[in-house]
Amino acid sequence: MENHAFQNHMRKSSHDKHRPAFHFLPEKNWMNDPNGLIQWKGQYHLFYQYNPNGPFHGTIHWGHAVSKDLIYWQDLPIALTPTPGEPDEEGCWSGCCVNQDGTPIIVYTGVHPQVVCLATGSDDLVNWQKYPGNPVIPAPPEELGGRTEGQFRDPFLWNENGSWYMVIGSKIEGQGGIVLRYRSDDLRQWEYLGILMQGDINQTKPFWTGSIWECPNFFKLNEQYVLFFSVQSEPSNLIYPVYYTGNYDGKQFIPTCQDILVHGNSFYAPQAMHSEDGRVLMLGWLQESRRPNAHLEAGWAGVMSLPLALSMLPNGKLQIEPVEELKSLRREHRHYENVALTQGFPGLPGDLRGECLEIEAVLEPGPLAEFGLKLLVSPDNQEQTCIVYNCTQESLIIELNESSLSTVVDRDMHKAPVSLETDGSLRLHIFLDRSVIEVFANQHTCLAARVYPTRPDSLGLDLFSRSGETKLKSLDIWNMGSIWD
Ligand code: DQQ
Repeated sequence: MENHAFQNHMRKSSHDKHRPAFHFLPEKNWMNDPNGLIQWKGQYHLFYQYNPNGPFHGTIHWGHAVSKDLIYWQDLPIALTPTPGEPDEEGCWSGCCVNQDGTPIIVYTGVHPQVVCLATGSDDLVNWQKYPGNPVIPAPPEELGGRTEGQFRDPFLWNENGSWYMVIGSKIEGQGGIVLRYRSDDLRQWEYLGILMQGDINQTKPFWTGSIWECPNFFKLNEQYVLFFSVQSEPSNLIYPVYYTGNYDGKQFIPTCQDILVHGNSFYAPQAMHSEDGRVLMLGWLQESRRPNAHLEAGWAGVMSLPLALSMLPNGKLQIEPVEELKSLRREHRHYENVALTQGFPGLPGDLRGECLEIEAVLEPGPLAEFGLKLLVSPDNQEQTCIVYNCTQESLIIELNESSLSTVVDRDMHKAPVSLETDGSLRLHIFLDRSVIEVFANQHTCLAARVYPTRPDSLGLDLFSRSGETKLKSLDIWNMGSIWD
């Protein structure tokens, strides 16, 4: 074990077979959105939606953890607690953290009704004082009348030419989600500037954008701008996060490219931050996909995604990659190359097993090939999770129908369009962390899923081919260390 000053010695690896070992989550209870991501005096601070009263969404506080390297986290005291009789008495919902001339400021959603509140932090970001003048924005803009139905949340701020700007999520009844824009000189007095972007609930292509937009983020990346937000369909169906890239002249945002940020029904409400070394980093919430009773039995629910780095591809799409720092968790390594995958492939040599793995595969599919990797396989194949590429459909699929014998887990497949690289190859980068699977394909398409195999021996890993012929050019597999040992 390496000597990490910020390792949390209070925490131990868990015996709960579904509890991730190298993803951040609180010791117990409920967690959802990442909030207030900021690098402060060299350390990364992660705040998150947290219910200290159990593994269910309710009495939402801001949990807090700090890290030197985005990998090992130390728990810090709860940062924000709802105050009875104040505008956040029913919850301190999502928001962000900014540096105002050396003072840390949290701008968050007070509930209920949904309003914008502010808190000032101590220099170590541990103690927070709520602004006595809260709320700083008491209601959605009057211009919109009641058409937002009070949905008004998740402020995200940036500074531009000495002014503070905010985007915030909302909706227009019967029409779709909206992102509103505000401006301020001092973070306390805000001027409404109008709608930055508006969705159409009836438009389904290239993807449906639901009825409310939550957790908007807006920032510059290379010479372009990125707007992302999470799409909800009421009453509370969390769909997926989507992004738009394009041009912004300080007033209007003209998107030129759009896509789903992470596919599957697990990754939601991401937040981005600029790091001191010039990267744009992003974390998202990985929801559970088993019944609430299972959360109560486990005592925890919700996991943070791996830290991801965003960059702009020449075609305007986002490149999304796990951060380099994760390499520090690599342990035993196995390497294979030049293996022909055809139907009846007998399997890779060696006893390949593991529930905490990083896998990098480079494959060259032939015409009409369908092939993939299977994870968490029981010896008799009763349980297995397949990651399949289908050349005809140009799709990558995580098949969950055999992932668990349990009847209380979701087993719908997750599918994303993925075309091969110009040289005909498919590059898969996969992280398996017990119940978490994150897949990065050709560096621009991500899928995430949650899996809950029941059998203790559902640990196998192999490759397979269903049709055609595929060349496995290389395969690297690492066992991953735990961040809690
Ligand atoms: N989660 C928060 C809201 C946000 C939603 C409440 C997104 O502020 O809109 O916990 O998951």
